[in-house]
Amino acid sequence: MCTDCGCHPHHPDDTPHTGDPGDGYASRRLLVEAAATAANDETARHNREAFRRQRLTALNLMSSPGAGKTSILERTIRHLAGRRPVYVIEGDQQTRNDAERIERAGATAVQINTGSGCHLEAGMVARAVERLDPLPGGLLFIENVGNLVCPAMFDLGEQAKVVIISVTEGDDKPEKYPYMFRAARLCLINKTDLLPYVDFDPGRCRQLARAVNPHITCIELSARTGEGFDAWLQWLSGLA
Ligand SMILES: Nc1nc2c(ncn2[C@@H]2O[C@H](COP(=O)(O)OP(=O)(O)OP(=O)(O)O)[C@@H](O)[C@H]2O)c(=O)[nH]1
Ligand SMILES: [Mg+2]
Repeated sequence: MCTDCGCHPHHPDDTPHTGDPGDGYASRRLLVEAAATAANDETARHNREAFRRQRLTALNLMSSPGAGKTSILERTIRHLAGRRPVYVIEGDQQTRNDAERIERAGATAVQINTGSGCHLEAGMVARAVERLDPLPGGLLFIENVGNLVCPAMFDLGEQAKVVIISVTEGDDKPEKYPYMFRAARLCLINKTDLLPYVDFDPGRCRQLARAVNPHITCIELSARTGEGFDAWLQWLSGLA
């Protein structure tokens, strides 16, 4: 559990924390965590049902800070202009910077500021979607707070989770942060234009990602040059 924000684990194979200071503290804490997780899951189910009714394809984009979530979205939005309505929910602790970038790229955005929180929850997404009032058949991107740990634990009602890793982070990340890579259906390996300058082996990264999640698809791309975007856009069109 994240002690900063009180994230509640969402993995049945998690070992509960030990170190009960006495008086049943640990077991009470587990009960509170279970109730919070159940409440989030219930709201996520409502979101998923609402997305299905609205024919909205919702994707939850997650990465460590700065891996390129917003940059990938900006290029994607420009590509999809006139073809499909695109909506973005931006999650950051502070600022409207990313929502403003998305609006400049041509999509409708709602910014959520989580304050000290390190992830989005289903209720935040439900309220943001009300404000977006999306058209049927649209594409909804949820850019989660930059963090390779906690966002993986929360169902938002999305159709799929997408993890983004950039080549400056090291190719061992799937091994170190397995929950994130296990939860994701797609892994985007971004900033491939920087490959000549860093020690990052995309083959090893793919291999480690598949070791924790044999079903994961990996696509290498660069939000800067557009290299690899055809494969990403093809994957997107295959979802709807
Ligand atoms: N060279 C290179 N730089 C990139 C690429 N994609 C993003 N960047 C740069 O990486 C930095 C972070 O990009 P963002 O798109 O803001 O990353 P983010 O994941 O949205 O960041 P947070 O929302 O703060 O977590 C910016 O300076 C981008 O210009 C890429 O493909 N190649
Ligand atoms: Mg961003």
